[in-house]
Amino acid sequence: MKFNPDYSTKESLLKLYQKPLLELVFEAASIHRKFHNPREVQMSSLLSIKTGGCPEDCGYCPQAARYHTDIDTHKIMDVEQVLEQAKNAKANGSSRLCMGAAWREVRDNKDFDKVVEMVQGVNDMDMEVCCTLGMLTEDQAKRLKNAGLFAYNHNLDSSKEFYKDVISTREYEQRLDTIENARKAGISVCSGGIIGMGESEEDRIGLLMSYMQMENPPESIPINALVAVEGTPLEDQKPIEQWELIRMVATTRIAFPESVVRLSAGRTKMNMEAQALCFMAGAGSIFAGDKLLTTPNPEYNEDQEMFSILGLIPKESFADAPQPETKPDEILIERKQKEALRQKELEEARTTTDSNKFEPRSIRSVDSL
Ligand code: SAM
Ligand code: DTB
Ligand code: SF4
Repeated sequence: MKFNPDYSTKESLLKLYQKPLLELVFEAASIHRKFHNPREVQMSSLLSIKTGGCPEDCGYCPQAARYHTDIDTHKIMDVEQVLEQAKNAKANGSSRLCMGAAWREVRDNKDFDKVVEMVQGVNDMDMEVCCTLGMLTEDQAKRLKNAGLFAYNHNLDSSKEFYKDVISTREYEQRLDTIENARKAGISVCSGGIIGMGESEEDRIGLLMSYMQMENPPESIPINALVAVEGTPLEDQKPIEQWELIRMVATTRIAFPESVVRLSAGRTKMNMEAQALCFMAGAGSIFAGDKLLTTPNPEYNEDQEMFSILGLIPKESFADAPQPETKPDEILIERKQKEALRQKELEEARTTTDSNKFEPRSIRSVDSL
């Protein structure tokens, strides 16, 4: 069941969202049990492989260059550093790694070559690899798939109507195209939204309706609560009530019974009881580790304690779909061959220069004989 036929209209979904809270949670919990193991919650790790300096104007985002926020910006990380972090994340129980870059779109350059290498390396560690890199062409998506990418995250963020109030540098349609490109390449789709940006309940339902209109809705739907960051246009946005996040998780669960609903940004503002209701209502994943991309997340030990108290078990990787194969990347191979050749030429040039330099000395030594 790709989506729930009982709630395929905007009116029926809104009515569901507004149901008495415990009735809603009960209905969501009942559906969740039919399609998922309710004790399993995936621990995923986030890693910002390129931070800040983004040309886009997403009103919620501390990484947009035009806003004055207090974040540590950096260029793309080294592959070795990323693999080291992935190893640590795995050792701490994460079965999925999501690598994020503050890009408007992917470009076919050396930075993208590095991402391909990162994907290959993390997939070879038997972790689910997810990337969120901005807009993507079908060819770029195919390259990532070939490298072993499991999922691509590209959020619609809100309803089509409200989206324009938050972002002006990218069209909603362009987001749909990127999702479609990932799909065409055979990559699992992760796409969701943010609540608490000043949108109405209708807009929250509008986001879900956008997924309902897709031939294949996302396999993974992250639900974020806005992290209001100083310096962004949404810095003064009033925090949402915990109940609203529970309602959104529950409604998403009922609307898309097979998808994994991910309780994403915003957990630092929730107590354990509210998070427990989210798991009851079908949240199947959290981000683990004390940092999201640039903002704080609950401490590792706090989450461990929560898992223990609630009797939750970390979900293994590839429980929902087979692991993609890591295949050789032609562009990387060619680049490495060229680099090796250049190194060899440099070495030869150095040896020639050295022997030239040494010539007078050898003459001297002959002289001395
Ligand atoms: N630059 C790429 C893009 O936007 O497609 C990928 C990285 S971007 C940071 C990934 C997602 O993080 C956004 O689509 C948004 O849903 C979420 N996000 C960013 N800032 C947030 C915030 N302050 N609170 C909650 N979610 C946020
Ligand atoms: C998603 O939906 N939420 C994550 C992940 N996908 C990439 C990102 C949350 C970012 C929160 C703000 C920050 O830390 O910069
Ligand atoms: Fe850039 Fe992504 Fe942030 Fe938008 S959400 S400003 S595209 S990093």
